Amino acid sequence: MMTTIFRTWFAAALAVSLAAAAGAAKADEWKFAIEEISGSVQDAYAQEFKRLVEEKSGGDITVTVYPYGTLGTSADLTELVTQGAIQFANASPGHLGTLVQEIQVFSVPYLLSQSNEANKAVLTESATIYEQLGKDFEEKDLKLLTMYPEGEMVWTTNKEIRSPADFDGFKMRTMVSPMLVAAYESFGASPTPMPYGEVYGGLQLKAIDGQVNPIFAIEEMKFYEVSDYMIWAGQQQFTTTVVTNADWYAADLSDEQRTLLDSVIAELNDYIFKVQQQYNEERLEKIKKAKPELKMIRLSEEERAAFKEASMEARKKFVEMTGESGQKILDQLESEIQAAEKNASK
Ligand code: 6CS
Repeated sequence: MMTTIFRTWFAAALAVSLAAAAGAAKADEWKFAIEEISGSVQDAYAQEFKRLVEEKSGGDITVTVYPYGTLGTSADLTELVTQGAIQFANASPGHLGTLVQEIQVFSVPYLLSQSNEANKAVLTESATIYEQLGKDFEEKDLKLLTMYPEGEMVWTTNKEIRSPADFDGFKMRTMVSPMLVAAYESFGASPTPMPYGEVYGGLQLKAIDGQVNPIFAIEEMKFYEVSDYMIWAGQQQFTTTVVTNADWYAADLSDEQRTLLDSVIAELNDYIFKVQQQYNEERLEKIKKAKPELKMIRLSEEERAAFKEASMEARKKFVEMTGESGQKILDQLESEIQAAEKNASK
């Protein structure tokens, strides 16, 4: 695992070399780093972003996409955006919690809806996200451009998990946000945060007993190869943000470029929603074919209820971590989700 000192050094060294490259390159090259590999949901987003920006700017702007592994861990990518060394990155709440605490609301179990249409509506339009949480991002020199869902997060494990008691002594890999640690502690597991790139090896070497991710990622990162079970507990949807450098957005872009960027971001909402749905469906079939002996378990409503009840401790921790403003964000989001669910069922 990269140490913090090494990671900080690594990000700083990258910032210097990327800034030097930017100086030599055309001024209007936009760099977009994603937290996933080529062929992923985030890659589909970034590639379509590239296509639209290059087309709409008539070739005046070029976009370079950096897949996971080329510029460091998720935390490194966010740091590179704050330093202005790259212009865009995915910054998923599961990794962003130590920088923007309140975004961890998206790691509170059983908060988002089982209706992904409702989630999509909230993630694209929510005043809580773009006004309130947006301010927390600004404080860290980040502009929150958009949020989108990447699919239901499914457990892959080396044992059958049907109740919080089954998690006793179970080392569950989580992303690094403290709220995820609190979530899996509340479920009765022993959470083990680590970067994405270390998960396959961790499962293979039995340093961890399981991990949790959307289906497309379980397929492309080959986590199913080193797992015996896939378990649907309905606890979480994977969400991500796309961020840019706040000063660059406000001061360096021309009005025309800013309008172009905003229009591309707005245009991509429907596109990425369909892509994630399609990728998750197709990749499940691929997994079934590649490993027919993998056991697939969908927890019953009763079994899910036990995890939901246990997770109330994690909700309390979220409020302890974020105080009154966190409680307000949690309450507002819950009512926005309920309203979106009503609309989605009409
Ligand atoms: O588990 C993770 O760390 C990662 N999972 C996905 C699906 N995207 C990015 C993130 O870093």
